[in-house]
Amino acid sequence: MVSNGKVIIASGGRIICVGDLHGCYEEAIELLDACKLTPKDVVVFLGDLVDRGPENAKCVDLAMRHECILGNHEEKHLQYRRVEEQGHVPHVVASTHVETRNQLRPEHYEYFKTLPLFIRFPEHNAVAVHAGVYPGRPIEAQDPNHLLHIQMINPPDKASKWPSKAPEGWKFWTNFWDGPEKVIFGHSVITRPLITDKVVGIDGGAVFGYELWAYEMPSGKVYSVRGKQNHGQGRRGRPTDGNNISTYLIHGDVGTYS
Ligand SMILES: [Mn+2]
Repeated sequence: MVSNGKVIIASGGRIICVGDLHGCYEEAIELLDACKLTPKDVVVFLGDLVDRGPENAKCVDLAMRHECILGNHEEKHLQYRRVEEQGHVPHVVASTHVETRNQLRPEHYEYFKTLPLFIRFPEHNAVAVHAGVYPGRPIEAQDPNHLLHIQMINPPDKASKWPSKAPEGWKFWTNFWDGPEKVIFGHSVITRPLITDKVVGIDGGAVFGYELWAYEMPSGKVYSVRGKQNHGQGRRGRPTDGNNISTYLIHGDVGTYS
């Protein structure tokens, strides 16, 4: 069995899951302040601490003081690191990755190597992952690529596609997941928190100037702070800022961008 997971019990405190930071340290601090943390509470970041936003290293330092799962952006930086460790020069695919690499220190890469792909919360019959899960298989048996990237699917096809690239009839994975546990995820920027009995989506797109969200258990309450700025280099941003953005409905009236 693939493990790569972790179990957390907050014995008497709250579990507070926080969506993708992408370098938005100021917003993260503001959000944690709003949660009024006590020593019994456990904060879990859902991955994608880095890239696009301004304060990548500070976001990793913050996560190191709490709990966190691996995101596809941390995975990307681990891939660059492995190439370097083999004595080669990595092909860095985005300018924002270069900026992140300038900020990251060796201890950050060592930390990324320790991050689990999922965290279970048995008290709440819930599990946190970065992107989502493929239907009909236990979390422990999921393909790591699904946990890190999954969006639009068409079972039994195992492929996953971006909303803008998915053929007619493909659906966002949340429409298929039937438990047994509730899956809490980030990765896909959505128009409002997606909260059902079986799924909780909380990437509010802070780095694009939208919002940073936290989901609290056991209450089910959502905390929210406004993103300071659109760091998306022309991508996304608030419609009111004159950006031309396409929204795709993915689950009921909840939409995503891209
Ligand atoms: Mn992601």
